[in-house]
Order: sequence, then C-alpha cells, then structure tokens
Amino acid sequence: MTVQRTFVLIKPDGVYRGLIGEIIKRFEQRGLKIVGLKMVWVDEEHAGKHYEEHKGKPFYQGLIDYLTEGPVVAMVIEGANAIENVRKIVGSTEPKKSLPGTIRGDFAHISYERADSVGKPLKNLIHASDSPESAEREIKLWFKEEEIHSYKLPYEEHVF
Ligand code: DAT
Ligand code: MG
Repeated sequence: MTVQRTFVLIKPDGVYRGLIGEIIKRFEQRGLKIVGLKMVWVDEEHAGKHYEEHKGKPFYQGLIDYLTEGPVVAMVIEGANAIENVRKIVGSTEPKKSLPGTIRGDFAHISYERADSVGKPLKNLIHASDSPESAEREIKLWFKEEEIHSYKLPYEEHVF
C-alpha cells in the first residue's frame, strides 16, 4: 500500500481570512490523516529555505515577503497517495485556473496577470508538496521528528 506523508502550509492569507478550519476540514473529510500540526510565524531565512528552488527568479522576494507577512499553519498529512490526493484538493497554482471544488478554486480567483499588474505576489492560500522528494525535504524543514505522531483513526480500514 502506498501510504505517503506530505507537507501542507496554510499561508498567511488563509490565516488572515479565517479559513484554517475550512481548509483542514477538506483533508479530513477526504479521509486523510493529520499527523503533524502547528502555527508558526517564520522569518526570511526559514522562508528562503522553503522556497529554495525559486531563488533567483523575479518573483522570489515577493514569495518571501508573502510567507513572512503573518502566521502560517503547517501540517503533515498522511494517506494513500497523499501527495497527489492533496495537490488535487488544493487545485492549480494559479487560482484563476483552479477548478471550483478545490480549495483555491473555491476561495480565490487571482491570476498571475493581475498579481503582476498590481505588483503583488500570487496569493493562493496554501502550499502542498509536489513530489516525494519535496515532501521529505519540506517535512524535515518544518517539523521535528517528535512533532509528528503515529496513531490510528477508528475508521481507517474503511478509507485507506
Ligand atoms: P505550487 O505552490 O503550486 O507548488 P510552484 O512551486 O511552482 O507552485 O510555485 C511556488 C509559488 O510561487 C506559487 O504558489 C506561486 C509562485 N509563483 C510561481 N511561479 C510564479 C510566477 N511565474 N510569477 C509569480 N509567482 C509565481
Ligand atoms: Mg511547488
């Protein structure tokens, strides 16, 4: 069975807009398991490590400013094919392209074009790991081993 762990972050706009519960609910209702959860307000150094792959790109500093403008909610989510399943629940990177029914598609609509024209980063509410390699790297960056918990959901055999 391909049980995976993935890393999810509710970005500051999700927290400021009061969407923490609404977002977490969507993972739980899909049968996925939250095995790590905390609120943190990270500094530029930590944000830089998170967005390492985008260093040097024109939108990089905007990303760092965005991620450090308020508290974020970091999560480790476990489930069968969790990485792919979570990305699907989250929706496309650009909210304009995200389908209704996804988190970005239900709570955001901004386009790259609009964000660029007002000189702001693309506010898309949430981050989710895009591959097993990035999931492993991001979980290590954001969580200590003892902050991740193994436990059984009573209905697990019916959804996993
Ligand atoms: P995702 O968050 O869906 O994994 P990504 O890793 O490609 O997307 O990019 C990370 C963030 O960077 C994304 O949430 C939005 C921003 N971003 C990516 N490409 C961009 C671009 N061309 N212009 C502005 N922001 C961009
Ligand atoms: Mg990414």
